[in-house]
Amino acid sequence: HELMGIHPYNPLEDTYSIYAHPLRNIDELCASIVRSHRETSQCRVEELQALRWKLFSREEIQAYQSKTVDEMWQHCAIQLTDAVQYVVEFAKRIPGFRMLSQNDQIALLKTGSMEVVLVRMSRYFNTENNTVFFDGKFAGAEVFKSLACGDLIAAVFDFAHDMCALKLTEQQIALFTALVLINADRPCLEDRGRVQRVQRNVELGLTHILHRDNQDNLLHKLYQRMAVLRSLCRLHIEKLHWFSQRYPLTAHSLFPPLYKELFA
Ligand code: CLR
Repeated sequence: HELMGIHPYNPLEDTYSIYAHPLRNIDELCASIVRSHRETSQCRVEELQALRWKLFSREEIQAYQSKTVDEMWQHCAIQLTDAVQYVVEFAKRIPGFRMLSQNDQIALLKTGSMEVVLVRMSRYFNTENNTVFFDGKFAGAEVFKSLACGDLIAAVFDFAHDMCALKLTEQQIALFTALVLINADRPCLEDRGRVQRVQRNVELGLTHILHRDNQDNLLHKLYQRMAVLRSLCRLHIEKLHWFSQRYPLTAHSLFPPLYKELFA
């Protein structure tokens, strides 16, 4: 499997074994998820903040726009796969994830990893000029023109913009993305009950920090965003099918194996 490093569950490694203790300490659980988020989030928000002025020049934008459809798809698939790899690492560090069967870990990642990348995108997004940090500089939607899926790009940019409006803290993003991953309603799960128990703990964690931050009202909004995420990811898969039909060779031999395993 490409999702290397997904080992069978070793209870000795898992201090949160939900068999031993339903939920020992909610603060500890939240702290652990926040730490995992920080360690797997690629760039710190302050670093990104400092890079805000770095925009692509007109020439650079033109260079992206004159790439062929398959060149640009391959380029984006590589970037996305890199981001997904960090999400896989994040998932593995969510207390309880590793005690799920390998089948269920993969099933959760197949549907959830892209959703988490899109939530994480809001950290890389500048709402002042609607640009995202991509390839070392901030890029507007026009940079992705040669992908020939303007509707998906527009929807993804809108979503990032709306997420930014919530002004989530890093702690809230950490718990929210953990909940996006650990979802007992995903298709193809073997042991839904087990996923449900982990999900309940993460839910408790998210409710706990929102309450602590005096933002209980955010919970409802976050559940609404989850529905939007599902539709965006459906659109991503649709576009990928369209692309693979038109450019079977690129999709088959030039896309990263992990991208193919998760989305194809
Ligand atoms: C998300 C947060 C990650 C870093 C990161 C890497 C790649 C970026 C991604 C972020 C956001 C979405 C992104 C992607 C590369 C291409 C993709 C800009 C910032 C756009 C939306 C194009 C999608 C194309 C598919 C149809 C292949 O930590």
